Amino acid sequence: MAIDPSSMREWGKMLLTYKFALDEVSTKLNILNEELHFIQNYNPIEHMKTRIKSPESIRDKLIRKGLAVTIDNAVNHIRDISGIRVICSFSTDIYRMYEMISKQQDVTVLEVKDYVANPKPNGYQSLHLIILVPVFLTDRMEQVPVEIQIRTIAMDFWASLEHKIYYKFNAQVPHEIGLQLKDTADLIASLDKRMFALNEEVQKYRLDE
Ligand code: 0O2
Repeated sequence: MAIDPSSMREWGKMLLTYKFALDEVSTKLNILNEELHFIQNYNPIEHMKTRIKSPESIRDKLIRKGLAVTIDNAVNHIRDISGIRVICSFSTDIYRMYEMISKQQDVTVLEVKDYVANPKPNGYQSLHLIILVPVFLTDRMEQVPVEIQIRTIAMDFWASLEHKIYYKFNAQVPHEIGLQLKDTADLIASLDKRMFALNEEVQKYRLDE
């Protein structure tokens, strides 16, 4: 089922609101990162990546959910139209960013999925949040959902490769490859722990200087 071309302007208008929400959340995260840099000379965020789901991808998700392809269904049933991936240095930074963003007065946390504390069976690690942020438009205010995925550089490295493998095998990853992926995810988790410990060690040297 295709999106009716005559409704493309309406879809564009709807997606613009999601872009504004994404702009707001990016600004919030940049402010936190810059302030922490000023106060502690430390940037918890390595980089961020934002994306708005395309109408085609929204359509596919609605169809997967067994829903009609309408703007109303997209707004009411899809909460990751706006997505931001926040890549941190260490796993402790993940929870630090989560705490700071969730404490903000205009932010409502709708859902938290902690795949860092509880990795998915394939090894995937990341902290997923769905938050609502208010977007003030010319004639109204809308509370818009944004999905935030927060993870370390190492977790992101694993997830990007796993994503490619998943699509290469059309979602049917051979058992042996799956086992190896899980094994590398465990290595990534232990690497994150060692890098954190190393960084703590380096901080001590700094204090002694
Ligand atoms: P895209 O293009 O990245 O957006 P829901 O969105 O709630 O209906 P689900 O699966 O319950 O679906 O949500 P969840 O667990 O929060 O995961 C959503 C997103 O997390 C996915 O988005 C991926 O980006 C990422 N993700 C989840 N599991 C894995 C995984 O095993 N490997 C990798 N590499 N990424 C994962 P989309 O919609 O799949 O795609």
